[in-house]
Amino acid sequence: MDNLAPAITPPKGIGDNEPSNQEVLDWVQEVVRLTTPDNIFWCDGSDEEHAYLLQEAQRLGVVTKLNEEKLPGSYLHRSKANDVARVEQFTLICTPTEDEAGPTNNWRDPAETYQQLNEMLKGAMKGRTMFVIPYIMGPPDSPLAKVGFEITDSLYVVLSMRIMTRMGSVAVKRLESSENGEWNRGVHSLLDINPERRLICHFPQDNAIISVGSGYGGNVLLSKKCLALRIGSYLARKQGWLAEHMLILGVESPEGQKHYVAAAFPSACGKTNFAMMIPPEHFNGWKITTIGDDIAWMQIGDDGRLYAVNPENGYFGVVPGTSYKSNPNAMKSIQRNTIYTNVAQTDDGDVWWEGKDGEPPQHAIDWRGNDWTPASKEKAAHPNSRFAVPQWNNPALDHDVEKGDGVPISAIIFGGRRSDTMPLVFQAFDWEHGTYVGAMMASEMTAAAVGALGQVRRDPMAMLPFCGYNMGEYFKHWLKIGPRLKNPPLIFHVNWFRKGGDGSYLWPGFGENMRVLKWIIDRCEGHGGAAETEIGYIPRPEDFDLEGLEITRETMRELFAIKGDEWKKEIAGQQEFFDNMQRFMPPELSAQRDKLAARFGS
Ligand code: OXD
Ligand code: MN
Repeated sequence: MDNLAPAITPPKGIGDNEPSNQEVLDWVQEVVRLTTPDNIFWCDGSDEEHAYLLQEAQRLGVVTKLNEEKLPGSYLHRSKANDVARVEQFTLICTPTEDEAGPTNNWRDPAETYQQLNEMLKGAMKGRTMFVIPYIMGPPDSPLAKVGFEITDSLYVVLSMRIMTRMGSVAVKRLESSENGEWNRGVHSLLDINPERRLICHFPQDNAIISVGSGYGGNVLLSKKCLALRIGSYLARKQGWLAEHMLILGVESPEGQKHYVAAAFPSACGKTNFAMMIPPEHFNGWKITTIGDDIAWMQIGDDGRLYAVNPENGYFGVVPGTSYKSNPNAMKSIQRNTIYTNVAQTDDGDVWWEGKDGEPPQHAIDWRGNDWTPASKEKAAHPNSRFAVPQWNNPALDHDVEKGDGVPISAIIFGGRRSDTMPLVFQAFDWEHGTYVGAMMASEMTAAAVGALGQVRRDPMAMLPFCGYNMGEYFKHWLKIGPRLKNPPLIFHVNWFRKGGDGSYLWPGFGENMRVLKWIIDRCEGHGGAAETEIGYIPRPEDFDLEGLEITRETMRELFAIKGDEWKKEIAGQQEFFDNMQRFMPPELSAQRDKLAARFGS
């Protein structure tokens, strides 16, 4: 199975829906002159178009149809083995000065980079079809909604963008009626899918993205990480809102009291699971609903609260570990109209991955296309294999997911994957301290990006790979938003991943995380108790509902332990981050660091 499909020749009425916007037409012609495709396919998002593209994608081996009875409307795609995750080292922020990109980004000069990309793109689409995909991020009637156009030579990208965004004529209409005429220019070419010729480039000042040499979702679905986060965060600072790597969920009590919560965890740390969580039996009558599982765009409402929308239209989730135990709502969602990437295929056209319910098949074709049996040393599915599924499949989808003004956020949660140091949950003292807690977030690395698995790295607000400008300026933007909120969300930090002396996880996680969420909601409602500690407020045993859960007092003590030696190490790690950020760190955060160190007696 390969991504590099030759040109297709659609019948009349398909792929010829050219928009009338002259700026768009001029830009497309410019890219045509450079890349010299055999033809242009203008996507309108219609069902006829979709059916035709699916048929062509199968014919050309870009996707394989899965068992129609078991997984109706679902397909498997296999990427090249060298192209399975985001490539942060080749992700560039191209701003006029290096300071604008800041010390945490890979900066490149825009003129030089355009020139290099132009060289790479010269004739790159010869023999291929160029697809032009108009799309909207955000509910179409939201003041935050953004229009983008992605040019691509990948059928897989077109099929995936139809799931992940509101794609087609709806975007062209939105642009026609927009007051500011703002739209994002995205160019993607697979080239020859060569890691040596792989670059994901952002030009925030031009509202432009150029991605070459990869077919992996996070690098090529330009709506997602590139527009909604990197360019999005740049626009958000300019325009006074927030673009964040956060899930958004609703939590409703049996009495009908509803709160919304936004949570930032790094890639592959359970955002999708948390956003779709089913509370344990003891929380009978409590309901969790999903607004989004990866990205939140948030603006200040007239009432001085923070309001969030999910800019996406689908979920691009990590597959391994997904089961009816870990995430029943995700499992129900991915039974139809799903594109699976890099999972294993069973002999009856079903899919398999490590951690799926039931016994492994006796034989399957693994993610690389090789024979696989339970005795194989290789994994059946790649650790970063993914599903792309429309959010509309989610049985727990929130009723207000399309609300243009967004939903009011009562709490913001930061969290990382930490074996030690970080307690199960704590609450920051206030917005400024909460900004510090988010800024100092750290996590053990996962397979979502190419890099050293398991190594702890600072990942401020889970935005390290996604902030499209200087991280110091980003912190300042956060510090400015707080005082503008009459009713700011409370800020918390969680860690589901603390381990005991024997190396096993102390907290059961998944649905049981409802217990943590309940304390957070109690705090938001002003009736949850807490003890004040050096790092913030933590629940006392009497404040935390453990009924129905078998867990020892000793384990709970360990989960909430604040150990001086671990925190001294943590503060030293935070200092390293400050050193790396040089002069860009806002003084308010330096003061927060000094206060934290002083509370630990140094
Ligand atoms: C993602 C990621 O795909 O963060 O959401 O890598
Ligand atoms: Mn993500």
